[in-house]
Amino acid sequence: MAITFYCASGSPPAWRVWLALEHKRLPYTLRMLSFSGGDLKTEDFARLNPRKKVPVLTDGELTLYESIAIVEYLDDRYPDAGDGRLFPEDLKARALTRRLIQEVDHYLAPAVGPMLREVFYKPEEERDGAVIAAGREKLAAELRLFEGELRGDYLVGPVTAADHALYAMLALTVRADLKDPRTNVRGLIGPKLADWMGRIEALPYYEKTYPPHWKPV
Ligand SMILES: N[C@@H](CCC(=O)N[C@@H](CS)C(=O)NCC(=O)O)C(=O)O
Repeated sequence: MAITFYCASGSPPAWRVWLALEHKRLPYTLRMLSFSGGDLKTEDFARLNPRKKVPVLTDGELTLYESIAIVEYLDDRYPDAGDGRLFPEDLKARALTRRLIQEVDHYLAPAVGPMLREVFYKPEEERDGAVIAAGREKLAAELRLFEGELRGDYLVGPVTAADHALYAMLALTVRADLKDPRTNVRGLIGPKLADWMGRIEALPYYEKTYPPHWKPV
C-alpha cells in the first residue's frame, strides 16, 4: 500500500478526502499543490486528472479523482481501518449518508457558489451586493434544512463522510465573513449546526487537516 494524496489548501472536496485519510489513520504522502502557483495547470498533473482539479489520490496502480469516489474507494478498500466506516454498513444509514453528500454537492455548494466567487475573487469595490444578498438568502434556506438533519451528535450516527463533506463546505463559506462582513454566514448558522461544527473541530485529527493557508502566520 502506497497512497499519495494530491490536495490544495482550502478546497472543500480535497478537505473531505484529507479528513477521510485521517479518520482511517492510513499512511499517505501528502502533495500540497498551489492554485496560484499553477501546480494544477501542469501536464504532469493533467496526466493524473485531465480535469486539472484536486483532489486526486493514487494507491499503488490506481489513480482516482472525484472526491466522493475517492472516499468511497478508501472506505471499501480499508473498511475497518482507524475509526471505521465512513459509509455505514447499515443500508438505511448508508443511503442517508449518500443522500446528504448529494445535497451538499448539488444544493448547498451551488447555492453559495456565486456569493463565494464574489467575495473571494473580486476586490471589495467591484463586489455586487445583490449577489451577496441573494447568496445569503439561498444559504439560509439550505442551513435550515441541514439544521433539521441533526438528530444526534453527527448527521447519521457516528461520524460519516456526510459530516466531512458538509463541514468542509460550511467552513469555507464561513471564511467569507473575514473578507466581507455583509455575508455574515455565522449569523445564519443555527444552534445545532454550530454545536456540530464544534464537535467536528474537536475530532483528534481535525487540526492536522486544517487548510495550511488559513492558519495565522
Ligand atoms: N467534483 C469534484 C470537484 C473538484 C473541484 O472542483 N476542485 C477544485 C477546487 S475546490 C479545483 O481543483 N479547481 C481547479 C482550479 O481552481 O484551478 C470533486 O468532488 O472532486
